[in-house]
Amino acid sequence: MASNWEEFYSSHPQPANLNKDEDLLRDFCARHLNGDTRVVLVTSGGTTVPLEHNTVRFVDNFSAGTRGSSSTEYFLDRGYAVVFMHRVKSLQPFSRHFSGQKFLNMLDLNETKDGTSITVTSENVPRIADVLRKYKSALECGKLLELSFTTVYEYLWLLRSACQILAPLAERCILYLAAAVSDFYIPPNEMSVHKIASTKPQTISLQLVPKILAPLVSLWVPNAFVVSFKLETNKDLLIDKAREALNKYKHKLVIANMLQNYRKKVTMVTQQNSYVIELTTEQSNAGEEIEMYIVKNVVDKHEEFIADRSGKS
Ligand code: 9Z3
Repeated sequence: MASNWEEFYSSHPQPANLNKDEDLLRDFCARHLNGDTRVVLVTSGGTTVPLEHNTVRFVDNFSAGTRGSSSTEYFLDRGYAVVFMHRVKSLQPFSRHFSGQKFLNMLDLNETKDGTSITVTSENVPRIADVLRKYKSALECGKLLELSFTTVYEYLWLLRSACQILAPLAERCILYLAAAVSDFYIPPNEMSVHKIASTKPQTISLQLVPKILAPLVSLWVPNAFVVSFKLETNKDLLIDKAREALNKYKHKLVIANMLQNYRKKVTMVTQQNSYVIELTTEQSNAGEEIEMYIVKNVVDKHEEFIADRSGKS
């Protein structure tokens, strides 16, 4: 009998641009396969669950993509090559520093009778230069590949392809699953083709999305260092749920966080122990990001994992 996840893939056609993304992934992987560059696949942002095939309405979630996009920058700082798999229009590494009005506020408009010019305000030059330098270097070294998804279906197809293509990197590869993926969906045969008419109240029935960590850990990237995130709103459940996931899927690390304070505090849960990473008020006020500390911890653990594996081989 086909498992839930096999059934899921067989009942959802593959997204139109998947082949193109797979080609980009193969090029990226080939570039880093011979050598010792470490590679991380970062997933980021929320997924949508369409209510109609011709989608006007969808179920969404709060994720802005801050965790994934900032972590990507810190992984690049540490020499990793990154596949950044993100929700369309969510935050992206580097450009996130200039999103919204932030960018406009960094510019001066100079209008004279000889013409108009736009300059970066002098106090912003060092900051922009720093971001731009890192961005250009990541691209020039071929260390950043950005791929996108919108729906939970696109996410699951792309994730499977990415895992299968990155699998030959074995223990050199980290999976850092920070995207907030919907747990519920509407099967295509139960979905309205056209916009649901607003003539009467609707009851929508949502099915459970298969737990994709199961095949991911055991079949797709069995030798990679897999890190998942666990989000809760009830603190009494958080650590138990994280441990439950570790026991069930047998991967390496769950980073547990609460909706109420996830920008400032996470708990790292491993098979052996758990410990908190928390920004102090001074660190927050100084503009530090918790992802810098999370990534440092993950990289250290990845190092131990590789050393442990090579000791055994
Ligand atoms: C997270 O917990 C991420 O840290 C956030 C980041 C979504 C809170 P933002 O994008 O938010 O910075 O706004 N991701 C949750 C991943 C998730 O849903 N995991 C599944 C679960 O908890 C298992 S893989 O059941």
